[in-house]
Amino acid sequence: REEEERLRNKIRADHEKALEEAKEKLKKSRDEIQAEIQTEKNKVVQELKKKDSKPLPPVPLPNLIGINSGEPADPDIREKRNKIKEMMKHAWDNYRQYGWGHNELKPIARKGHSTNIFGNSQMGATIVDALDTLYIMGLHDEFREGQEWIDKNLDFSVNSEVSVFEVNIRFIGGLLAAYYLSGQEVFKIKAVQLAGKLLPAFNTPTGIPWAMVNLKSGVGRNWGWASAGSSILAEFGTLHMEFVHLSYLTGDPVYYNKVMHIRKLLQKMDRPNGLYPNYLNPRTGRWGQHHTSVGGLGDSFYEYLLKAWLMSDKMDTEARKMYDDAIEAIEKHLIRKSNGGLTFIGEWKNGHLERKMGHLTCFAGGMFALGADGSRDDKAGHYLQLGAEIAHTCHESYDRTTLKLGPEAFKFDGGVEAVAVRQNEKYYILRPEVIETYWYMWRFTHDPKYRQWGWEATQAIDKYCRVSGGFSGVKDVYSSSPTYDDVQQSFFLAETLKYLYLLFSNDDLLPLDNWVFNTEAHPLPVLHLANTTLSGNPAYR
Ligand code: DMJ
Repeated sequence: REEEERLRNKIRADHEKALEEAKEKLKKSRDEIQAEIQTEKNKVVQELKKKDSKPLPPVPLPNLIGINSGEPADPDIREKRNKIKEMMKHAWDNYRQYGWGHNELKPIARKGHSTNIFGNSQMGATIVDALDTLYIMGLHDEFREGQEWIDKNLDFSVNSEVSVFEVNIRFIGGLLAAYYLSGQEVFKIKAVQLAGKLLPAFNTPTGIPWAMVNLKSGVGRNWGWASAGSSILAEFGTLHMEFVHLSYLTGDPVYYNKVMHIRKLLQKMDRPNGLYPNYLNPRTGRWGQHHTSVGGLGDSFYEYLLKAWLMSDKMDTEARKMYDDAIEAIEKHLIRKSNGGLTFIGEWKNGHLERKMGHLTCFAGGMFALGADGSRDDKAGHYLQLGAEIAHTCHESYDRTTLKLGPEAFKFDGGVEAVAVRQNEKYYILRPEVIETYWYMWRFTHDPKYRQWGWEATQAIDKYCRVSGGFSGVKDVYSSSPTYDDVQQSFFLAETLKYLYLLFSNDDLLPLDNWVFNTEAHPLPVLHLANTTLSGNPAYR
C-alpha cells in the first residue's frame, strides 16, 4: 500500500513538473526558443566532435629561460627592487593573516573580500594571482604555502556563477604561469580542471561564449548591463593565449578550436570604420551598440591579437594582420593630440569621439611598443614613439593629482587636460596599466625616466595606499586627505608589484623574446609550434 502511494505521489509530482516546464517554455519568445534549440544542437555537435578528435601527441616543454635572478648591479636600483619586494611581502602576509582562502582582502576591516566576478565561493583568487610574482621575487616559502592551499582546497565543483574572462586571466593564466615556472604538476592539473568547467559557456548559438557560467550546472548568461544581451569584446576576445597553452599542454584541441572559432567569426564580420564594437550578441552574432574602446570592454582583445602572434613565435600571421588592421583604424579614429600637446586615446560612441581616456587604456603605450617590431610598412619607430607619447600622457595624469596617483578616467575637453572631472572617476584602485607601460618602454628604450616615473608611483602607493593591514585603493586622488575603499585587489599582487619589480630588475629576468605576459601579467612561454599542429590551422603548421 505504502509503496503504491509513494509511486502515485511520484507520478503526480513528475506530471506537475512537466506541466510547469511546458508553461515556462510557452512564456518564452520564438527567438528564445530557437536559441535554446540551437544551443542544444551545438552541445550535441560538440560531444560528437569530442568523440571523434584524436588526442595530439604530447609536446616537449618549451625552453624556460630567465626565471630567476635579474639582480641589478647598481646598489640604488637593488635597494628600490628590495623595497618593492617588501611591499609584496606586506600585501601577502596580511592577506595570509586576515583573508586566507578568500578571494581578496579588506585591509582596513582585516577580513576577506570578494566580488561577483569570482562567484560566491572562496577560490583564493589572491593566492593564485600572486604565485608567479612570489616565485620571481624568490619568496619561496610563501609560494609553497600557496601551492599547498591550492592542492588541498582549490575546488571547482561548486555551485557558483563566475566571470569566464576573469577566471581565465587570473586563475587559468596564474596556474599556467605557476606551472611553467615551478614545474609542479598540480598547477597544470587544476588549470585543466577549471578550463573544463568553463567550456559549457561556449554552448551558444554562435559559439561566442557567455560572460558568466555556473561552474556546477554549466548554465551561462550575460551581464544584465551589457547592450542588448551582448557578450563583451574584451571578455570573449581575451581567452586565446591561455586556451592555446591548454591545448598545447593537454594535446586536446578542444580549447584551441573554441578560440579559433571566435577569431574566424570576428574576421568575417563587417566593422564600422574598421573598428570593432565592444558588444556582440552571442545568440544572433550581430554587433550591439557601436561603442569602441581601447580601455574597458575592448582593451585586451587587441592585446591578445598581438600576443597570439608573439606567442606563436611570430608564426600566427593571421593574428598579426588583425592587430595591424585594428590598430590602424584606432589610430585614425580614436587617437588625437590635445591642445596642450598630449596624445590621448578617446572612445568612439555612435559616430562621436569622446575625448576621455581611462586608466585601463594606458596599457596601450606598452602594447604599441611591444608591437613596434614587425609592424606593417616597417613603422617600428612610429609605434615606439606612439608608446612613448601614451606613457607621457599617462604620467601626466598621475602628476596632475595631489597624491601622484592616476585617476580612473581623465578628460581632454573644455580646457581640461589629463584630469578627472567627475567625482566617480577620481579613484585609484591599485591598478597596474600605467606601470605596465613604463616597464615595456623601459625594456625597449632604457630611458631612465621610466624608472624614475615607476619609482614616483611606488612611493605614492607606499605613502597613500599602504595601511597596517595591507594596501587599499583610494577614493579621490585629488584630495590631500583621501579615504580608502578598503580593497586589496588581487591584480595588485599579480600585476602592479610584478611590473614594478621587473622595472627594477635586469632584462634577463623573463626576457620578452621568450615570454609573453597575459593580460593579468602572468608570463607564458613562447611556443615553437613549427612541428606541432594544434588543429590544422595553417598559421601553426
Ligand atoms: C586586470 O584584471 C587586468 O589587467 C585586466 O586586463 C584589466 N583590469 C585589471 C587591472 O586593472
